[in-house]
Amino acid sequence: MDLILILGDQLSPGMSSLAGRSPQSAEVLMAEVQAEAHYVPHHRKKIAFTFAAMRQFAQELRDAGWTLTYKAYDAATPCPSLAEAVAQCLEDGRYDRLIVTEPGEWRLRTEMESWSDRFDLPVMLVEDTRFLASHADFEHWAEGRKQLRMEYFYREMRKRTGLLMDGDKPEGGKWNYDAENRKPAEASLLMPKRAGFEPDRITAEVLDLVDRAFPDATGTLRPFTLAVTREDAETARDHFIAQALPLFGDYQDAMLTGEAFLWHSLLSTYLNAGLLDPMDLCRRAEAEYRAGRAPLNAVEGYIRQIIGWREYVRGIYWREGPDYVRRNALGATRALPEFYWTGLTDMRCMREAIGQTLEHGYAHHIHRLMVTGTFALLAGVDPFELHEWYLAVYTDAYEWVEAPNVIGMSQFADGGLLGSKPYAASGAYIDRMSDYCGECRYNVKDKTDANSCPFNSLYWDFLDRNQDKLRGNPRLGPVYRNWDRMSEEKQNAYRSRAADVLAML
Ligand code: FAD
Ligand code: DLZ
Ligand code: SF4
Repeated sequence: MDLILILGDQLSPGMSSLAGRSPQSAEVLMAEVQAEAHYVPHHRKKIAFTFAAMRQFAQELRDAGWTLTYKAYDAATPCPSLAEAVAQCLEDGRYDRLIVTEPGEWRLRTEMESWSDRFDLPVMLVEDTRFLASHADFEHWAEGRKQLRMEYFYREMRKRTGLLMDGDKPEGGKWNYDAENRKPAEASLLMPKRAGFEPDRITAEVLDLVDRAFPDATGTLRPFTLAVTREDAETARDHFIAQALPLFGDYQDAMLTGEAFLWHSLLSTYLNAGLLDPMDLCRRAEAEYRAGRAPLNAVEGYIRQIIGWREYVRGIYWREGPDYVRRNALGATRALPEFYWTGLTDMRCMREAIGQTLEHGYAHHIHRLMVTGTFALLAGVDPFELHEWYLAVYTDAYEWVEAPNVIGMSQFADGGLLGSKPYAASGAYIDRMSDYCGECRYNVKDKTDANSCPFNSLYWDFLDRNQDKLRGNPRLGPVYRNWDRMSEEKQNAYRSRAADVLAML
């Protein structure tokens, strides 16, 4: 008899560990364990989502005839780890083999590679087939290339999937319509309504458990309106496609006070846990374009995020190896400011981005990249500490997707593998894309005085501090020429204001 271990982000009936096996020849183990709940200080909503969705999936498997051992979290004596859960299950000697779909983090993968010796039984670690590009596909694409740019990977994926193709040409004549996707939003716009789900009995029990067993966890637990079943996740999907997809492109980069979601899909949590299928989502989005219900800039932009960015960052994560999360090309060592955990700061953009993160376990891409990410980059925060923060606070966070976005895209800590230049920006970017600055205690137009926007002085101080590593970057040439043209007095004023800002942290 085989034992199939299913992890908390492997909640798809088509998992490769289940494929080709039957309830006659295999049984399933799922376990809520201390190590997974605690390896970073997870958001309460992330723990609750994971446990509730696991319990629902366990029921789905039972209904399909599987025999299942389910270890629910015992607040007094929780099962310590997945390895311990497996060990307990193997005790009676009924199983001849353990089968697991590869996990989404090196941390667990490396551990599982030693399980065969540890348990003295064959362990099959099978590839996760929920992704469109296999490890071999990505290696094949990457081999021999000097630079691994997402745009070229994405074009290959478009050709391979046939999504938005017109014969062998891209639909509409261009591969990428991003230039049309940078509109700021206004409060007068009618926002799409979001689908929310009342907790059922199973979820309500999990919420009580999280209250009792995780008193020190991060963020707010209630109201809890996430989907935890496949059916509800599909309702959320249909809701996004009908209500928000048509304007997804236009306002993809916009930020607006009190509006955490705008026209974003809010589906990453369900995709990453296995409640939704990426290719199905893309086909549905394409169908909206073909039916004339959503414009090309929106649908192309959406599909690019999924078959482009999502697949590409995963490829990078596995290709670069377990030490990727420890890279620190700019040698940044500052401790993560405490306000990342509380949202208590006078910087309105940071308060908004962190506040909604703590409330929802969600922030959209530009908040993650250009607000919390850019601030940490400019302030020289240790990328590993920041990585642990992102991994903890978002309900969609697993290392395979979080680490390349944080270490690579946002912090340039991999030295430019993912991006050709750091996402450094002054307050002007946030002012252009949001309505935050008008009400901020700091003045975005002021550069160096005591009320000046901290992003402004930190921006130049960052470039100054990192000259030896960044001056040679061709994309930063014009920026350094501007710095060089400044008087020494002005440069010193920037340095001095930046020192004051950093001292306040
Ligand atoms: P939408 O804006 O609706 O985008 C559509 C989908 O595209 C998303 O659901 C997601 O599946 C995919 N996607 C978009 N951008 C990316 C990207 N850069 N990388 C991978 N997939 C992408 N995404 C995660 O899923 N988990 C993370 O832990 C995570 N951490 C991030 C950390 C930083 C610093 C940055 C800059 C980005 C991070 N992202 C992460 C990517 C992106 O911000 C989220 O996928 C997105 O905000 C999720 O919200 P949504 O579903 O509303 O996305
Ligand atoms: C995120 C998470 C949490 C909070 N708890 C569990 C758990 O108790 N049991 C489990 O199997 N998985 C959990 N997960 C998801 C895992 O951390 C995830 O499978 C790994 O990080 C690999 O991606
Ligand atoms: Fe953020 Fe600066 Fe604007 Fe304040 S002024 S909201 S700190 S960008």
